[in-house]
Amino acid sequence: MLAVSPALYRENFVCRAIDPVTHGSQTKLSMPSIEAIVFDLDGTCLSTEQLIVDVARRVLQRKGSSLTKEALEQSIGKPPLDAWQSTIDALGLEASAEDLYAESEAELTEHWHDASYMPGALRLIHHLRGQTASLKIGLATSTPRAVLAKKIQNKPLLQRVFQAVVCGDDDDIRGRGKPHPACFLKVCSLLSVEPSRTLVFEDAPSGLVAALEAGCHCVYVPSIANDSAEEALSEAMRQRVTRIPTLLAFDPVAFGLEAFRDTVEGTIPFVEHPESVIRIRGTVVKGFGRGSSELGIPTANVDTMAVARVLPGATTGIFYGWASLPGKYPGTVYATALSIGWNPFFKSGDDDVGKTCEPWLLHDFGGEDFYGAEIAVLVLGFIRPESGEFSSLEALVDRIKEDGEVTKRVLAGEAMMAFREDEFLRGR
Ligand code: ADP
Ligand code: RBF
Ligand code: MG
Repeated sequence: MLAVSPALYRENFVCRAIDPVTHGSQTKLSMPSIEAIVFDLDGTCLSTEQLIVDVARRVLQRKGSSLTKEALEQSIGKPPLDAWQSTIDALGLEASAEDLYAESEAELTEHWHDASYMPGALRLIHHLRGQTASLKIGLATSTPRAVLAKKIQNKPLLQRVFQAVVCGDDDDIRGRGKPHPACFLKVCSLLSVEPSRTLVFEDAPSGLVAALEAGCHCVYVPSIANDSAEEALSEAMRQRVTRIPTLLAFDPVAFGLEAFRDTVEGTIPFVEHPESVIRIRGTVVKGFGRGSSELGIPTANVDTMAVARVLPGATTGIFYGWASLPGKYPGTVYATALSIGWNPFFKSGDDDVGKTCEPWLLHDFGGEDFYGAEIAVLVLGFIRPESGEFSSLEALVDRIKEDGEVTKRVLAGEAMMAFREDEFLRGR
C-alpha cells in the first residue's frame, strides 16, 4: 500500500496516487489541505434504513396488513411522510400517513440503538482518529440532541470521537436545517477550521447542498441509489463533490490523508471489525440468464429481499467470502466472489434493471443448477467498486476472473479460514 505523509500536501497538492481498492478514481488535482472531517449521522455513519423497515412491518401488522416487496420498493429512501403515503397507496390501506408516521416514530425511539454502522464507517472513523497529523472530527446531524443520545448509546466510538457536535434542534440551527448551510458553518466554527479545509461526508442531497453552500468539500455517498443530486449544482460546486458508492471505496490519499493500513492483496478484509461481516441468507433465484451463457461465469443470484435485510439499499461493490447451500450440500463451504449492484456494464441506459446480488461459487458443479435452494453467504471483505468502464465483455470477464483469484488468495489466510466454521453457514 501507498503510505503518503500529509506533510507532502501542505498548501495545494497534486495527487496522482493509484489506490488498488479505488483505482485512483478520486484523484483531486488541486485543493487546500484537509484539517477537519465532518460526518452526517443517518445513512452516512449509521444504517437506520433497515431499522425503519422493521418498525414499519410491525406498525402494518397491527393494522392487519403486511409490508410487500412492491410497497417497500416504492417507499424506501423517501422522506418518512412520503414513504408512508407510498406504502398506504401500494397496500390500498385506509389510513393517514400522519398517523402511521406518528406510530412508527413512537416505536423507533425505543430502537435507534439497534442501528448498525454503514459499511466501512467504523473502519473509516477508526482510521481518521488514528492519523499521525492532527485532524479534527465533527458531527453535523439533523437529529435532535436527545435522539442522538439514543442512536449512539451503544456506540462508544461515536460517543467520544467527535470534537464538536451540532444537532438539528440546537438554538441557532432550528428552522435552518439542511439544505441550509448553518449546521456545517457552526461545526467548522466550533472546530476552528475554514470550511474550505473541511471534508464533509454526506448521503442525502439536502446535506450535500448544505455542505457545499457552507464552502466545504463533500464526499457524497448517496443513500438513494442512482440519484442525480449533482445535476442541480452549479459547475463550480460540482468541483467540490466526490461521489463514491460506499465508504469502502473512499481513498484518503486523494485528500492528502494517510492511506489505510489494513488492506490485504489490495482488498479490505472485514475481520478486524467483526461487526462489519455481512451475513446474507436467501434463496437462489433466476437472473438475466447471462452469467453462464455470455460470460462463462455462473452466478447464483440471491433474492433481493434477503439482501435488503442486511445491506443498505444503495451499497454496491465486489466482495468475497464463504458460501454454503445448507439444504443441498450440508457441511460443504465454498469460496465465493460476489457482485452486489446494478451491473453497469450491461445496463445500457435501462433504469428498470434492478440491483442483484450474485455469488460466483469458486467450484465446478458440473453444469448442475440449484435454483430455489437456500444459500448462505458470509461476506468477509471488499475487493473494489463495481464498474461499467470495461472496453469489452472479455475485459469484464478477465476482471471477474482476477476477482476470483484474489478471493482464493485472501481466503487462504488464517483469520479467513476460521470463518468456514461459522454457525451461519450451517443453515437455519
Ligand atoms: P442466472 O442469470 O439465472 O443467475 P447464471 O448463468 O448466472 O444465470 O447462473 C445459473 C445458475 O447456475 C445459478 O443460479 C446456479 O443455480 C447454477 N450454478 C452452477 N454452478 C455455479 C457456480 N459455480 N456458482 C454459482 N452458480 C452456479
Ligand atoms: N458487472 C458489472 O457491470 N461490473 C462489474 O464490475 C462486475 N463485477 C463482477 C465481479 C464478480 C466477482 C462477479 C461474479 C460479477 C461481476 N459483474 C459485474 C456482474 C456481472 O455483470 C453479472 O454476473 C452478469 O451480468 C450475469 O448476471
Ligand atoms: Mg446469475
